[in-house]
Amino acid sequence: ADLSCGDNVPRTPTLEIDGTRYNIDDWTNVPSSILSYLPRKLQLQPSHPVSITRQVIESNFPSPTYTHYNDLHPVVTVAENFDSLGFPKDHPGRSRTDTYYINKDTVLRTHTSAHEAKIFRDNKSEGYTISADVYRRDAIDRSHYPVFHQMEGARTWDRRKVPGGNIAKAVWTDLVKLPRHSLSIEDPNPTTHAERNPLQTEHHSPEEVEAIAAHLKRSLEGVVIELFSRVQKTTGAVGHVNANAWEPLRVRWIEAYFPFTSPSWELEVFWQGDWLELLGCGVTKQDVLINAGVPDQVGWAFGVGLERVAMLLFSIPDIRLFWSKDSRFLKQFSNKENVNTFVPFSRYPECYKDVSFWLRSSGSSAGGGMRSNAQDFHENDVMEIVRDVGSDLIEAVKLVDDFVHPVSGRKSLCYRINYRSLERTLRNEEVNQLHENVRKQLVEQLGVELR
Ligand code: FA5
Ligand code: MG
Repeated sequence: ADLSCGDNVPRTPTLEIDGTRYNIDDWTNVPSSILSYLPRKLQLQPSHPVSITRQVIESNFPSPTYTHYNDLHPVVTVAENFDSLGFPKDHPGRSRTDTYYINKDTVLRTHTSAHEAKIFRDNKSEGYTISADVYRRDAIDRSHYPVFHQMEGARTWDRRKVPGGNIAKAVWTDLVKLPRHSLSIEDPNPTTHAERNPLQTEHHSPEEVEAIAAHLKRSLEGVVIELFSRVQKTTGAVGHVNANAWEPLRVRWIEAYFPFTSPSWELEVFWQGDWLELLGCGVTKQDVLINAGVPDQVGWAFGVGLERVAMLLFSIPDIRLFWSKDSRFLKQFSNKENVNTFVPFSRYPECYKDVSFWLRSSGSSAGGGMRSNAQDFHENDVMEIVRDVGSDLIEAVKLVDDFVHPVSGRKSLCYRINYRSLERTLRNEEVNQLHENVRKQLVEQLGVELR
């Protein structure tokens, strides 16, 4: 403990981010490579596809009804990111394998919902959107990156402003002012299950929930149709180009679960032969609003992945491209009225290499603190190490083999690492050197035994 000064007394180690010092502790797991993304703010870069997508969606949520927040700082408290939203203490999202911790009480936001409580409390307008970078420890492939962008949106109605305190009529009045559309939604009203998605009957009447849900769905259907109507058309229909063929837009709703909305849904679009989730949403849990000091407000919220939408809209094949500073990428996006299909510059050759290693058997005390004990091992640690060594030269990392030795009981894993640059051909020696370094870091940081 730091009793009475003296310059040689060890102080609590700290980490400086944007001029603020944070104590670091056993929870700290954010590497400096991740912190280097904080200044990029793609949502604010003119003519960047993330920013164009943000602006098209924002135009569906006009001011003054909605206030748009686009520059909120990504360092938030655990209370903001999880507690204020009712995440249970044992929710997996809180774990160090999934979330970047600055210290025990401070994280890089994992979603834009981290700001809901504060903005509900400020109560500046009936609605808002928040567009921001979010951070998650996750797999590596062409649609996952540890930093991506979300837009949060929310709308509330104030009971004190309507006769009798029932907001249902006010919500329907606002709904009929929304633009109509003629797209037939494939599952407009999926059944929700009361055990996990209750109607919050202690706070809302069923008519209120019905009205809020209808307003929410109509608003978001409008967004998707607006987005796809920007795609250059070859026919009069709304849709997109997939593998050079025109695909008409197909949309459906499915039931979902979030700790801070009930009932909850996800909106999916049909893309490349499968349903793809674009956003999550629901009727805001009244506890979130009560705890934010606005118990008379009732309403909805959603969160959409901006890269997810932009990849579809512009036909961008790899999520790493969003971070490219290559003008062959950036110069293609200038016109936000009509969205153009991204013309991929030539794909450079890929090179894959495998790495195999043994985990320590569970209960082994060797290598104290090492995360290679079978029970402590988490794949995201491998992902992080590979990403740290190879940064954007890594296209994908995939588990290709996994077995337990019949005699020793030890577990062996084999990961395949795809090396490919988006901008040039990699030299052999370069890839060999990267791979050698990955092997070395796996041993040093995880304590695995290479095979
Ligand atoms: C959330 O983050 C909730 N905060 C959304 C929400 C807000 C629900 C308000 C209800 C009310 P989820 O983890 O599913 O939920 O992420 C939301 C969207 O972000 C996804 O639908 C997807 O479009 C995008 N997304 C999630 N993970 C990734 C990823 N690894 N890469 C790219 N986009 C992602
Ligand atoms: Mg989801």
